[in-house]
Amino acid sequence: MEPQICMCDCIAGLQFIFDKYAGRDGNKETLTKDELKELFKAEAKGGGTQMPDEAMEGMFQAMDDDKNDEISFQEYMLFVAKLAILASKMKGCMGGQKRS
Ligand SMILES: [Ca+2]
Ligand SMILES: [Ca+2]
Repeated sequence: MEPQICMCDCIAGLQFIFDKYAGRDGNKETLTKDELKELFKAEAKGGGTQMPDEAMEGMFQAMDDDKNDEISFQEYMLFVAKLAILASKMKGCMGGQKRS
C-alpha cells in the first residue's frame, strides 16, 4: 500500500528537518557545515551515514549558493528541489505515477 503524502506534508516535513538542526548553534536561520553533517547522518538513512568528509564538503559547497559558509532555508529548499529533479531523471518518474 502506498503512503498518502501530500505536497504540504512534504514541505512541512522539510521545514521541520531544517528547523530541527539549524537551531543547534543558536542561529536557526541557517545551517552550518556541522549542522548539515548532523542532518545527513540522522535523516538520510543509508545514504548519509557513511558519507566521507570530502563528499560532505562537496555537498555543502553545492548547497551554499552565495558562498557565505552557511545554508539558508532557501538554499536548502533549492538543493532538495535539485535532488528531486535528479532523482526523477534517474528513476524515470518520481513515485511512478503516469501522466495521463
Ligand atoms: Ca544554525
Ligand atoms: Ca549560503
